[in-house]
Amino acid sequence: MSDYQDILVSEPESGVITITLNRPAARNALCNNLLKELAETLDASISDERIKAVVITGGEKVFAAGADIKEMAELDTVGVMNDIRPSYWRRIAQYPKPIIGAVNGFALGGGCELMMHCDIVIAGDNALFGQPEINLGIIPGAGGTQRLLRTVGKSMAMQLVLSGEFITAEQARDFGLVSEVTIPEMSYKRALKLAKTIAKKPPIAVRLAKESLLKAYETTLETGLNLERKAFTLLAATDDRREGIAAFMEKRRPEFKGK
Ligand code: CO8
Repeated sequence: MSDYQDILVSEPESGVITITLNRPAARNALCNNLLKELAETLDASISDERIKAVVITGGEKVFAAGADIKEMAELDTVGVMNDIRPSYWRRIAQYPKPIIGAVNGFALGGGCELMMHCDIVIAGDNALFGQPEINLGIIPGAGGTQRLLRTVGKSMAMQLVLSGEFITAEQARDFGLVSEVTIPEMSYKRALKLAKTIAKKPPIAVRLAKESLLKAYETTLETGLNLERKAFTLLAATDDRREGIAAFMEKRRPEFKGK
C-alpha cells in the first residue's frame, strides 16, 4: 500500500492489514497528519476485498500519548471549531470492518480514545490507560467522555476524566475496556491471530454483527433489537448463509465468498 509518513501499513496477509502508529520520538502522538493517514488507509481498505480486518498497534513500547499537544497549542477557539480532526475521527468510528487493537504502554487522551474506536483490544500488561486532558485545562474531545462512560460506568469514567489518573491493563480488562491481557511481546501476535480468525468468517455477517453491536452504545433496547432483527433477516438472503448451513450439514468446512 501507499507510503506514509506517520504510520506503517502492511500488505494484506490472510485477509488482514496491520497499521502501526509510527512517531516513536513523540510517543506516537496523534498529529493531524497521522490521523489523516489513518483515516485514508481505512477508507481505502473498505472496498478492498483482500482486507477483512485491521490490526492497529503502536508497537511494543507505546500505543499513543494522545493528541499532538504541540499542534493543539496553536489552535484558538475558532481554530478548534474549524479543526479537521473530528472528520478523521468520524471516518475511523464509521469504519465497517473489524479493528483489533494491540495496545502496549501508554494509551492516553486521544490514544485512549483511539483504543476505544477498536472493536476488540488486546493489551500488553505494560499498558496504561488514561484521559489526562484535565491537566491541560481541557477535556477529552474524541469521544472520551461518552465512550468511556458507556463502557466502564459512571464512577470509573469520572475518576479517569476528572483526576487524570491512569489505570493498568488488568483494571482496563476488569472494566471491559480490553478483552485480554498478555505479555507485551504477545499482544500483537494475539491480535493478529484473532484478526485472521475473524477474516475467515462470512464478511457480510461480520459487518452486520459489528454494526448491530455498536448500535447498542447509542440506542434504546427496542431500536437495537429491531436493527438486529433486520440484519438477521437480511443475512437469510446471502450465499454465505446457505454455504455455512450446508457445510455444517455435510460435515465439511464452509467456504465463504462474501456474497
Ligand atoms: N503531544 C506531543 N508530543 C508529545 C506528546 C503529545 N501528546 N506526548 C509526548 N510527546 C513528546 C514529548 O514532548 C517529548 O518530545 P521531546 O523529546 O521533543 O521533548 C517526547 O514525546 C517524549 O516524551 P517524554 O519525555 O515526556 O516521554 P516519557 O516516556 O517520559 O513520558 C508520557 C511519556 C507519559 C506519555 C508523557 O510524554 C506525557 O504525559 N505525554 C502527554 C500525555 C497527554 O497529556 N495526553 C493527552 C493529550 S490531549 C488529547 O489527547 C486530547 C484529544 C482530543 C482529540 C480531539 C480531536 C478533535
